[in-house]
Amino acid sequence: MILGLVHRRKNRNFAPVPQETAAGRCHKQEEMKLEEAIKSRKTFAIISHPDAGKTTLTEKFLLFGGAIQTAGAVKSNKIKKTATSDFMEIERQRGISVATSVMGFRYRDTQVNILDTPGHRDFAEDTYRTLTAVDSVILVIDCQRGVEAQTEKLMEVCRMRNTPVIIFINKLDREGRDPFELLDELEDKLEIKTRPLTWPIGIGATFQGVYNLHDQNLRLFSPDKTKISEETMEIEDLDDKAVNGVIGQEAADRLREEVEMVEGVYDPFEKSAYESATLAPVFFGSALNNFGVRELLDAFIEVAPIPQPRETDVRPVHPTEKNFTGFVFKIHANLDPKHRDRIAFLRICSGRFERNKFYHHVRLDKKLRFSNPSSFMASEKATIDEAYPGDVIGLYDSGNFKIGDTLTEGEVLNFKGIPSFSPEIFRELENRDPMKSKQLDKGIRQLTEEGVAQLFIRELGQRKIIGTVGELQFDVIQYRLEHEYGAKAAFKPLQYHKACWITSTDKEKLEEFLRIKANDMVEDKDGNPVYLAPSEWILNLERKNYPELEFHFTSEFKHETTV
Ligand SMILES: Nc1nc2c(ncn2[C@@H]2O[C@H](COP(=O)(O)OP(=O)(O)OP(=O)(O)O)[C@@H](O)[C@H]2O)c(=O)[nH]1
Ligand SMILES: [Mg+2]
Repeated sequence: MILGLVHRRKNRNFAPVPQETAAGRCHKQEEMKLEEAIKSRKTFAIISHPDAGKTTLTEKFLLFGGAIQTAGAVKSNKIKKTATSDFMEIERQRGISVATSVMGFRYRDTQVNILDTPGHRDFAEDTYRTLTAVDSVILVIDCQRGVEAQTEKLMEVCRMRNTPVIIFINKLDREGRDPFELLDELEDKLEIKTRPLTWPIGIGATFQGVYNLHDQNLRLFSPDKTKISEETMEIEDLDDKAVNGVIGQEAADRLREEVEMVEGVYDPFEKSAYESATLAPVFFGSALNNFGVRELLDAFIEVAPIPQPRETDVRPVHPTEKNFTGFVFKIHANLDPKHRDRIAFLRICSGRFERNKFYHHVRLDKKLRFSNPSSFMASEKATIDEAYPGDVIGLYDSGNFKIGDTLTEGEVLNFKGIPSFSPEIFRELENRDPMKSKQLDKGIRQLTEEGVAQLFIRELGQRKIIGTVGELQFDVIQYRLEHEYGAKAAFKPLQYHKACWITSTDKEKLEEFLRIKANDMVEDKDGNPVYLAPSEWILNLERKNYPELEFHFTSEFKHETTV
């Protein structure tokens, strides 16, 4: 106590008036630069049931962002695509997205990072993981089909994380359901309040455009799949007679009536309710015809959250923290068919990422640096020197990364909430071209390391068994093995119910189990023993028979989060 006093007095006498040092100034500048970068970034995922129009909408966003000049209509080869979100050959052929693609563009001083997810439930693992890497979502609904089972599941995950949601009701150029009915269904099934911010004028054959409830203007519909529609009509008041002249008396009367109802039924839009994920603003349009997309994008830029703090096993990490942190949420081999690389997709959570700087790989306790980190502006990969929170960057990986890995500047922490999955469908891999067994071996290892399928090896005969969550994954693997590795494979169905990673403190019991169950035992790629349970009934029986053993249903049982 006394020492402290003396010390302070001494300081008062001799210490110079505190001045800002050069280092301090530099530090302040860095801090401000970081804050600026964070404020100007928005990272979001487009999600929905299959075929609702996510990839189409993504392309139109890129068009607005000037990232591409003409958007090729999805599944049409008439226009040569200059940028596309469905980059894998198999996606183009089948017209479905099988994996998330990441793209960025600038719009009105904002760096927008879009993650276009696959809608099919067989690829939902990828979508669920992507949801950990974004700060908000745009949910696309097909006006004919309304809310589907997969939409409900995706919303459940968003609700769990309190992710803010904007809804886009798409395909208004086709006959669809009544907008009020759709909104009721959204509220009911998705358990979220809605607030329309635009309103459709007619639907299908009678579709004439959208009325912007916020700016009070009309945007008139002229089908155009490739260019941006600029035709808007500013009006002071919906009662303005000029509206009748433009859209016709009947449509105008109906619009007036409906808008009055909307304003009467729905509370005014509140940004805070959207931010806390209790209210979803709703937009109507047609992604294919590039209609209602600008209203959506403008509102998104205005209200969507900037990069948010994220939870770790130690403490929450705030984006403005000086030290860099980030985590890997996706791995993809052969992203570019010309360069056979494996890319780890990293979401930056805090600080500034720099090229060639050493970072700490927490799981491996290893220092790594990256000389060619890339950004994904449109579908072009470009090497970057630095990146900021909210950005998703691609790191060339020679096998160091697994999904969920955290990078820091030295601190030991792990980002939480990246789900792992329990495989449900099992097939044995068969080689159909003995000359290509090396390629098949390499291919299956690399593809399963991406985390969408798991590889198990049966000791007897070294046979390979693949486990996935969805049937279609096998088609994708087969296709990619052939086109990316030149190997021909087939899959033989196996009747298994679940894969169980077995651990125990009782070594004897564990060994007994492994011996007795030898026929159903396999190893995962790290050599851990895995029991393939033939049925639910047998699994329950074994769990009762062996209370000393623990049965885990995902390979990540040490930090398990299942969806
Ligand atoms: N009529 C009409 N068709 C549309 C519209 N938007 C998209 N489509 C069509 O709907 C189909 C599916 O579009 P995508 O954008 O591939 O849908 P997606 O949601 O990305 O599909 P997945 O990623 O496979 O789940 C394509 O044939 C599009 O051309 C629209 O506004 N009107
Ligand atoms: Mg798609």
